[in-house]
Amino acid sequence: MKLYYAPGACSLAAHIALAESGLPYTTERVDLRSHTISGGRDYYGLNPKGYVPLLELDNGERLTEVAVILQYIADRNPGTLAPSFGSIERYRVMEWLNFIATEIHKGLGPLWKPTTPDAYKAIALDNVGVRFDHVAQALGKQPYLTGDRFTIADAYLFTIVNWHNFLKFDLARWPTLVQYQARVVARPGVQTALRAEHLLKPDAKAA
Ligand SMILES: N[C@@H](CCC(=O)N[C@@H](CS)C(=O)NCC(=O)O)C(=O)O
Repeated sequence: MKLYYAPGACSLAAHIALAESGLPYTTERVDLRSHTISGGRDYYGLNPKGYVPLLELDNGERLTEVAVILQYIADRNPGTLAPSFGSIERYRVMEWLNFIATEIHKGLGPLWKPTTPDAYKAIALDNVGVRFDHVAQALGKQPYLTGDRFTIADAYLFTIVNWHNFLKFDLARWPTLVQYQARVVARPGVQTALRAEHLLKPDAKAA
């Protein structure tokens, strides 16, 4: 498998899942400003959507969409990064994946755009804050989103919450979320992915 990624973007969730899975994989960085990859090749030629992540399978097929790529990776090794397909526990993981994708990931989208008016950025952040309240409440009861075990939903949530480092918003209102980020960042697979994307500061904390 080959993951096309951009450092710190939502593709980091797939990078973490690959690193945590123990499966063989390679990566290639995408320049999202020019939509090119190494050698100046046009990324749209690989992914007409133009965005990351893109996962190229060993048979050459290509998958897009974070929540789908995460489940593809998890299902290469059933029962490790996600419960078996068809179980209610799996639907809980999918419920979180959808929530993170539509309520948090896309909720923060306007904050990345320099053209978004500041007043609208504040509204978007407010809306995401309400979603963080919900996540923080769930994490007050258990170490990971669905219980005691790290799943692909955690890889996704960690990645998007980590954007507070880039978008400069404060997590102090959600202490359980701060503790959760510290718990996840300490995982060896997460460290591997962060290091590969040059997101670890010299003192080994998340950038
Ligand atoms: N619906 C997509 C969204 C992916 C997405 O938003 N990717 C962003 C980075 S987090 C991106 O590559 N943006 C650059 C672009 O759209 O050109 C998914 O779930 O994978």
